[in-house]
Amino acid sequence: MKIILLFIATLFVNPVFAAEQSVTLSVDNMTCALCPITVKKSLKDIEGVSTATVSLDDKTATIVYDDDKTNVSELIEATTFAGYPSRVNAK
Ligand SMILES: [Cu+2]
Repeated sequence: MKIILLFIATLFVNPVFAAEQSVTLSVDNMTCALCPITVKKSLKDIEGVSTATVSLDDKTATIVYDDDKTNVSELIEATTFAGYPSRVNAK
């Protein structure tokens, strides 16, 4: 259901539809306890990101963001630039 809503929100690029969105990314290269901290920081530095929850065990990052200020591509870019390439988690 969330995916459908996200899809609809993407179709209508209209400030009225702008709202908090959440996405889970699969993150590569996280090998130790410090990695999730680096990934989290790279995400939290983006304007519009309210929370970033990074799991070393699952190799994922779940981000809540304002789609008026940022988007999934920017989130992916940020972790990738920090050394941790990521992609939208299909699960
Ligand atoms: Cu590490």
